[in-house]
Amino acid sequence: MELETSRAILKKSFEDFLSCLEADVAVVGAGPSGLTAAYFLGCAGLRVVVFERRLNIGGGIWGGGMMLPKIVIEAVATPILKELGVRFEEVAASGGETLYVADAIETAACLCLGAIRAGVKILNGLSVEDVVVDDQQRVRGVVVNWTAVELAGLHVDPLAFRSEFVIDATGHECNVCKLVAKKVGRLATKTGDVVGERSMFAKQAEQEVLENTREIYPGLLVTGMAANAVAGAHRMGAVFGGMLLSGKKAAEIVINKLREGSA
Ligand code: 48H
Repeated sequence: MELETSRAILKKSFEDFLSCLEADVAVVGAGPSGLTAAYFLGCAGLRVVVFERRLNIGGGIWGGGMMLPKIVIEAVATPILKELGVRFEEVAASGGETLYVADAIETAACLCLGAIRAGVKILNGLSVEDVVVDDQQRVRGVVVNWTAVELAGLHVDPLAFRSEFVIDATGHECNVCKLVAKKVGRLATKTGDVVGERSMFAKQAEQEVLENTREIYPGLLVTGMAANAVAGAHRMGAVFGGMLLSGKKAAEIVINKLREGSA
């Protein structure tokens, strides 16, 4: 049984890796914004691969607010929860807006399952350490290594995966934008670089995250908390409606660009 187990895992994993080598979209980070983007892209029939540095999927959702596993969502984002089968209940009203609470673990699990069922391939334990560029310096994919290699400090060269678009969904760290600003070219921000996140102002941050979801460099989109961190916008705490709506918006931008043939 030992050999059969090894053979099955090796064969199926390499098949998965080979099927991801050329994708329409590479999403970096499997938090709420990345998984939502991947879900809607997958529903549109696109080839989508999500690279996640950690072994677990869900990013910051798991911890809810201060490790209490509940998250808050505004009414406007509840259709996404409904579509994914996440249960939620009304808890409060704030500034004319109804707020709902959902279980953090249920939300992470439903997002993950929703993306997988939409045909998205999620590769975990892998860190994106660089991007691939073409002769116009447009982003054309990601450069990936095992997170374990990074943690062990080993000198191991990475492998490249090609995609028409890359989405930076790495949360507060905005890792892909940081490396593009450092190694490739100016970002579409007021400084041309990562501006850095501002203090908590939930209502404003939730609007900003949608405004800041965009193509930040040719071939590179930014979504979720990364969108606010790059643009110098606020944080919102454990309110997750903006993350879901931002992921959906990133998917819509990519879908439109691919339809227009502007990849
Ligand atoms: C592969 C990587 C890499 C890399 C990081 O932090 P996330 O949950 O991100 P979002 O934007 O979807 O959601 C943000 C939300 O969780 C949050 O933190 C909020 C709402 N905060 C508000 C506040 O005030 O604090 O997920 C990002 C994911 C994580 O799973 C990382 O491990 C992963 O990206 N990641 N994956 N390669 N280089 N860097």
